[in-house]
Amino acid sequence: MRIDVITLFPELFSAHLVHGVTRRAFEPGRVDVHLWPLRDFGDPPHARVDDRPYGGGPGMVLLVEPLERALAAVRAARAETTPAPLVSFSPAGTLLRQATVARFAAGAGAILLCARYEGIDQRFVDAHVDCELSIGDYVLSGGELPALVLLDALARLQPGVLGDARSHQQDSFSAGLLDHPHYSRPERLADGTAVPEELLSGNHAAIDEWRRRQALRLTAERRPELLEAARAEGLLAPADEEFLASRRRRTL
Ligand code: 4HQ
Repeated sequence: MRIDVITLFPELFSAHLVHGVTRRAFEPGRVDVHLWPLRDFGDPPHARVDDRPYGGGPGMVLLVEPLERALAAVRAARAETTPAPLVSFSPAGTLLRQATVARFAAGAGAILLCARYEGIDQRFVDAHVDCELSIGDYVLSGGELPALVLLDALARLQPGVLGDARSHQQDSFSAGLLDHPHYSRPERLADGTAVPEELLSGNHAAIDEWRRRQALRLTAERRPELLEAARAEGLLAPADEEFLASRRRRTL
């Protein structure tokens, strides 16, 4: 898959692409990331990419023409049969979810446009942007961190990137539930706090059941709307419903 990134700050991406387990996703033949410095497409004589907003007010707006030159260069370099979606980032976008990440991971790539300042001239958005994504209800100073969030989430879904293929089948959300808690050595801390005994039993069926119940409990407590969505998608087994019903009876 090929991902093109149009940004005023290509340096923000380099460190991420060479560190951590996701590094392997960005090796040749996997997720091929191409960085396009927007400044290279600015208006002469000073490579201007932004100007003041019509109507007044604070901040600057990214200009249509440099963006169109950058996009044309990317589209020419991709030489695509089916054009990759142009994605931009905004608090007004659709909230990024694991299901969206999985859809991108299954596709042929995307062009990520990272805005700065107050944002992008709306005429460019209307004419060219296929999808606006938000990573949450807070205000950032640029689209680079959201683009990195999407790249990271995409990278770890690439085959062979996580050592164990099971690790992302057990992720939060892949089962529609939050992840169960995890424990490692020592079995007992100096203050006496122990690992839940179910995990020490060596009985894999009992361990799976404990983990499933912890995931159900945590999701019910913290994110009831996720539990409702999992139920609507048929992801809850009769045994899950029995466990949840028994918890409800206990808390009454
Ligand atoms: N932005 N999720 C980029 C965000 C944002 C978000 C504000 C987008 C600033 C320039 N993007 N502009 N939250 O806060 O995606």
